[in-house]
Amino acid sequence: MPNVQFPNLYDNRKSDETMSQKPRIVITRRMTHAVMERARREFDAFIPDDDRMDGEAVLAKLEELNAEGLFFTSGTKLDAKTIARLPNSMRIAATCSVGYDHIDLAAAKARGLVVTNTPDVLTNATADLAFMLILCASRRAFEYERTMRQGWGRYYGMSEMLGIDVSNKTLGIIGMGRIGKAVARRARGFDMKVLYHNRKQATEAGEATYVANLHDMLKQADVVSLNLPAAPGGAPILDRAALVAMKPGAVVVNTARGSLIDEAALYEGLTNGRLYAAGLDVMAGEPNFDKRFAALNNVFLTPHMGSATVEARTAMGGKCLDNLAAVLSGGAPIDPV
Ligand code: 8YV
Repeated sequence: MPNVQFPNLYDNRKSDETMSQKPRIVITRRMTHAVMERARREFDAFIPDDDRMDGEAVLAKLEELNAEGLFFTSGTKLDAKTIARLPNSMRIAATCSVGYDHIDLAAAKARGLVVTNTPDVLTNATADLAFMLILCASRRAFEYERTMRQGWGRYYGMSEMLGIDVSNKTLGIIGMGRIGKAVARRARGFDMKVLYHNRKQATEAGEATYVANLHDMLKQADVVSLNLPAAPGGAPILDRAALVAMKPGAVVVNTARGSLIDEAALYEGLTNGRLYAAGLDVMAGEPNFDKRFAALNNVFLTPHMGSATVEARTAMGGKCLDNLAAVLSGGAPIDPV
């Protein structure tokens, strides 16, 4: 009878040795197949079986594996307290997002932890979703969809259930970075006049017109799109005064962060007739958002899906792995924040 013990022991030891040569990383969410395959190939990677890992579970896994890198999303907060509890082995935190308001950058820097993000590769997907929200909010997509699912059965009259045109209107973009510019490019296809407000005048803004004063822009815009980063704990840029300054009947679209809008004032504007509609992909307090918005016919809602395409998420994952590989092999980060 062959003795199977030795070959087994030998195989186990061999695979342990091979694994220990690869950088040790923890991935907090399942990714597309291509990303997980590459992670398994190039790293000693922990990948969870579901998408429920919370902050404590992440810390425990980093500790258990003596991990050098973390691949995470905005669903995991890296605040100062969490950063203080990271194992000493940790060298890089690669967020699979362009936004980094879930990370205390000062605390990371003080601890010598490299932080990277995933710019560029989600620009088109997010701009597409912003435009989807502009169209869906302006053209009453939620109500039309609901009518169909309830059985339809009667033609609407010629003056019933009308939306408003997007074409030839004025779009006001707040935040003229990569995503803002991509929204502006799409708006040109709809013959929209594009205005933008930014901390400073942007380069390569095409035919979009810079408006230095936010309220001046809001007074002119039929549609307002938020495309700027949020500072952790920062005040909303669309505060009550800004919402009141908006052109009556305007549409508000947010694919950036919920904290950028005063939601109580937005709710009032949407229910007192001052605003025509809103398209919201992000909410303060998400994923447990203010459910009053879900009861409004003039709000089109999506659950933070700006970058949620196979192409964008695969490229984002690839960027995270590129950054982890670069830093854990002693090189410089490709996308430092
Ligand atoms: C992410 C995002 O999908 O990139 C961002 O900042 O908000 C989204 O693309 C989400 O944050 C998960 O990390």
